[in-house]
Amino acid sequence: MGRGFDILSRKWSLDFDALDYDGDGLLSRADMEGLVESTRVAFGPEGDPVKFAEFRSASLRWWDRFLAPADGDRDGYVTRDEYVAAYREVDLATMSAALIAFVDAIFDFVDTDADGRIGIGEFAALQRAWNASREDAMTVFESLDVDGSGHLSRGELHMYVQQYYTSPDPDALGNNLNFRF
Ligand SMILES: [Ca+2]
Ligand SMILES: [Ca+2]
Ligand SMILES: [Ca+2]
Repeated sequence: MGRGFDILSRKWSLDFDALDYDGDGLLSRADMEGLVESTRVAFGPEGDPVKFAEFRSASLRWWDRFLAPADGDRDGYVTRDEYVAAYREVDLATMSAALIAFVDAIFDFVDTDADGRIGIGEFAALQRAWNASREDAMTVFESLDVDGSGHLSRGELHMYVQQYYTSPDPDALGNNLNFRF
């Protein structure tokens, strides 16, 4: 196990914290449902109900396909060790292809003004739903918006998400997606 795996394991572990919505140190389908509901609330009337339904089903599909199987001892909860171990074993190319479909469902819901880009306000609302402070959300956004356009494109987000989950590079910009990094 090389240093690259250390960085990936650290990112997956931070991802675990982001997904543990109720903060009990375990992941369950209820955490995913809590995050989805929190996202709906964060966007309020701006959120499109049809896109929300797609985002919700993509989230639960993600849980059922990639997270539930990580529950090695089948007790209904995924521990941090189970979570990181599952990422170590999964085929990262297959996983990241499925992840992009999930990211697209998030993108479509979060892009409330439907201009095909994520603006800083849209990004901050999403981060708020995921328990980041406004300052953390701004720091993350500014680090990712390298050309300072005030927007993230779908392609940029795909690249950052793939870097976050699959790149062992400690300096990959996508590492900043999780404000805890
Ligand atoms: Ca939990
Ligand atoms: Ca378990
Ligand atoms: Ca937008």
